[in-house]
Amino acid sequence: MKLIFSPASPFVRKVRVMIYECGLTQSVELVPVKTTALATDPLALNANPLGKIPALVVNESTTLFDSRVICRYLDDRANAGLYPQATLWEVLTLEALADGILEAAVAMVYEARLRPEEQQSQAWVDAQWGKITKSLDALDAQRFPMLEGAVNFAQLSIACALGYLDFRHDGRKWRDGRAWLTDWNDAMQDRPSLSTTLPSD
Ligand SMILES: N[C@@H](CCC(=O)N[C@@H](CS)C(=O)NCC(=O)O)C(=O)O
Repeated sequence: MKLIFSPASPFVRKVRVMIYECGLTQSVELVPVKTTALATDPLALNANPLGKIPALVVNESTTLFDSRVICRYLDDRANAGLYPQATLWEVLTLEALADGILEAAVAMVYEARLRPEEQQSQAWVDAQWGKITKSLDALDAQRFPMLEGAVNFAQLSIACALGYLDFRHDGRKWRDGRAWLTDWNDAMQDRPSLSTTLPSD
């Protein structure tokens, strides 16, 4: 299998975490690309008409894209049990929350990097950060049962989302006022699938 990837992409990181958890690191070749909405890498476009990464080339006739699809596929293929049947919908909902945090956080980066300064909207950036803060408050206050106990992909995807906030939005100090979530995140960090996939440029 081949993973079309960038080391900075948090959606790619989710897939790399899953690859590690499934014991598939030797079975997946990493193919690096540099792609943005304004300059799509041909390899990314060839794998996914949306031009987005991650995309997983499984074989000559099958390429999967979207991190949620790829992660479910790998978990199923390796029988890893990171989407437990008994709590499947709760786990998927928390993964959707992680992805929503990431979509907003990535959009903020694109606004600053890809849009000409005179076209950038502070109100829009603030609205994206508002989505993130409300999500973090919910995670901190609600103590979702899926975030505790045996590891599952809700935990790993939320850890990837928090890792991306550290990587790209460190100055916004997401930990302030969120002691429970901070401790939870700290406890996750030694897991090898996370510590070996830290984002980088
Ligand atoms: N929902 C997708 C989001 C993927 C995504 O937005 N990837 C970004 C990199 S972090 C990308 O490829 N951006 C290029 C573009 O928007 O054209 C997933 O979960 O895989």
